[in-house]
Amino acid sequence: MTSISSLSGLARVSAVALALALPSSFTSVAQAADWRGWNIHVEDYPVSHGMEQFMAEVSEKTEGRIAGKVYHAGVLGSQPDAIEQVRLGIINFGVFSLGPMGQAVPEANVVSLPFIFKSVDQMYRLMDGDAGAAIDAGLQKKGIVALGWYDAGARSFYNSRQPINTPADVEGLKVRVMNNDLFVGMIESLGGNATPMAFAEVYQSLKTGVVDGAENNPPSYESTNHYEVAKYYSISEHLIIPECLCMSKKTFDSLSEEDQAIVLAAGKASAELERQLWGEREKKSMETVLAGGTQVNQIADKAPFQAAMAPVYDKFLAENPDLTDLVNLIRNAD
Ligand code: BDP
Repeated sequence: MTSISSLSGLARVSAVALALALPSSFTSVAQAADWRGWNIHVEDYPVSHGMEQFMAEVSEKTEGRIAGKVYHAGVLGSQPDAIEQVRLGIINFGVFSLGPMGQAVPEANVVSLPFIFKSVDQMYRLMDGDAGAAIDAGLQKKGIVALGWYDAGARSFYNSRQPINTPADVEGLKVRVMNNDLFVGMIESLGGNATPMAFAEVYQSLKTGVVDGAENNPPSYESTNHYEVAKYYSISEHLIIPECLCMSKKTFDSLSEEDQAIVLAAGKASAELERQLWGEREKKSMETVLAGGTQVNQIADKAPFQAAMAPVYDKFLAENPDLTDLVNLIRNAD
């Protein structure tokens, strides 16, 4: 290694000047937070625009005390891994579905119970009230702060074989699910074969027949091009799962009160933007998939699907007796 005393002339003078300048510049570099945001979606997607606005507002309002970048399209890794990294403070924030979150945070699992919400509107009412508060508390215990609930609509089944109208149509189908045992139980209760798989792998798996189908909301079905390889979209709306703009509690706790307030306000504003964009994108996505040849059918009678979920609820309540009140709070709400 070169030491300053071994240098001569001008080089030595500038090296000394640099060394003298270092302590203060090092301090300011260390103090300016440089956040990384994890996002699974492509850049032009409601979630992505919400996250970009969040980061921009935080940087602007903190006058550069906090800078950062949103990494789209899952380049920072799969969702279950990213959740762990946010908990550890290695990734500072991300938008997560409460679906995969349930493996780490039991309270979050309650909203992954099939058909637990009656509508997206009801979901928001409950998430803005006691149910949301209970889930929030569960997240905090696991090192995550919820800054806002993002819209992800309702998930329906799609596959490459046939329209689904009754549970019998799911029998024998290989269906990809998000990483959570509840979703495996959900598909098995309908007689299908469930395959938990990372989001990024689904397109290829549908194309090559590793799976016959999957389930998602219209914007994700469209933005991933799954509609090109699985042409039957059957509106079941079996899952209405909120998404969370989630911050690492480690990162949040390291902020001054002033910056925490800025972050909370920016989170709330970004959720408002995302929810508005969501409605627009849902319509556009439906138009795109229909123009691309998707055959969409509305499942007229959802009752047999709902009835088939009884074992999923029974198992969940037997394994999580302490969550019975929260399940009932949502299940019995108007
Ligand atoms: C999308 C969610 C995303 C999930 C994905 C999936 O926004 O967080 O990773 O579904 O099915 O709707 O994996």
